[in-house]
Amino acid sequence: MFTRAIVRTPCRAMVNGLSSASLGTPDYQKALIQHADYIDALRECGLQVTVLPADEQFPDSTFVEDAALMTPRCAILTRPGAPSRRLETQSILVTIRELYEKVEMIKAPGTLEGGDVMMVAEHFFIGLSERTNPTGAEQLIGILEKYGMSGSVVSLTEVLHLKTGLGYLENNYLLACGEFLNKPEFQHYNLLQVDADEAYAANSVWINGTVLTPCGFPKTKMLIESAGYKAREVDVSEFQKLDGGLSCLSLRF
Ligand code: CIR
Repeated sequence: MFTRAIVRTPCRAMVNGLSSASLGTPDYQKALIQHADYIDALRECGLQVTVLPADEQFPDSTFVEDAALMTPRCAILTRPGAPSRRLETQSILVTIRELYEKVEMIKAPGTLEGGDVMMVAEHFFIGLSERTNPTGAEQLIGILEKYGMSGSVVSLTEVLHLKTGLGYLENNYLLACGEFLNKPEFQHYNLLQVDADEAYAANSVWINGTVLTPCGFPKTKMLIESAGYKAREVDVSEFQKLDGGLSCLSLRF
């Protein structure tokens, strides 16, 4: 069960955020409304939400998931692979130190973004992407092992982050799409196959028995419900324009 979450209000500069999508520029006012509903959804799932103020220095700073990894035994400050995001970690460090006794860090030349890390109980799958390099992954595995947990790497080529195409829904259910469907390491899960035309919804998030899922992906919503979960839709269209999904918008622990 999760009890808390950290989010960061989107900043006006988000319109200059990194994007590979051709969905247009986000509408800032709409993003604020969507972000407020996202916070409501987290609260509905029973989480106490810490809302950090907008940080105009970093256009992508609302995607807090990439700056840190929260595990049951320690928090890890990442080292984002995107140069424009590297210092986002500094502004979240103070909050994390208040909430965690043990705080570890990924160090140069390692790079790692939280969107590349999927937690399955005490094991962490780490995507090797353009943002997360083998050194960063190796450092993370070392830290996890120090605290009695484990990690393993997963290669990926088609998507930005590991969790762009995968969402672990607990109870052995795994939402998966595209290149992840045939990977041997995921074959022993109950794979919920997300259709290519709904790929964005693979990034749905389990929180205490409810699954947050983006608005507008009815087949995936049904898939989630067929696995026995309550699905709570959240409209995140303005964040999708920046390649950001539901998980990216919070740290849950
Ligand atoms: C970026 O490219 O870094 C942001 N525009 C989107 C980050 C999405 N984060 C995530 O998937 N964890």
